[in-house]
Amino acid sequence: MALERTLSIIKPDATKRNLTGKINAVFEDAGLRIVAQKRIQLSEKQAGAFYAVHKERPFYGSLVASMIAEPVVVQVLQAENAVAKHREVMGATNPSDAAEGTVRKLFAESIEANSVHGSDSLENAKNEIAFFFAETEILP
Ligand code: IDP
Ligand code: MG
Repeated sequence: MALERTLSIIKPDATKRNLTGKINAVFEDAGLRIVAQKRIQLSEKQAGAFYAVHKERPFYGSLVASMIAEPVVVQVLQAENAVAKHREVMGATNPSDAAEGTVRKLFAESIEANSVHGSDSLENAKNEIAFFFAETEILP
């Protein structure tokens, strides 16, 4: 196993309900270290670019709108095996399929308003981290 970094986003449905600390506690309890974090308001252009891979999906417009409805908290999480560890603790995309104790089981409102984003591969993690953070903002 290697020390990895992954990109996490606490989504508007969660920031709106004041759940940033509770979600961070789940991450930290799982051994993920928050090595960078900032609360930002995404523009439509930024959210559209971030989710460009889903452009052809029927939910794309609604997803982009949901991501700009409130501020988000973008984070870099570091741990051994961070990408897989984070995906595991986030839970399945649809909260009704998510395992007990996962962020999405605990907090998500729906398949779209599912409280958190996490990179799905090490390569995507590198690109997604660079989308939001300068290397100097990441402090292990
Ligand atoms: P992931 O966040 O678990 O990696 P993806 O398939 O990459 O899931 O989808 C990105 C995001 O798009 C999801 O987190 C969710 O917010 C939204 N989404 C995915 N599938 C649906 C759907 O069927 N309806 C509405 N929104 C969806
Ligand atoms: Mg995804």
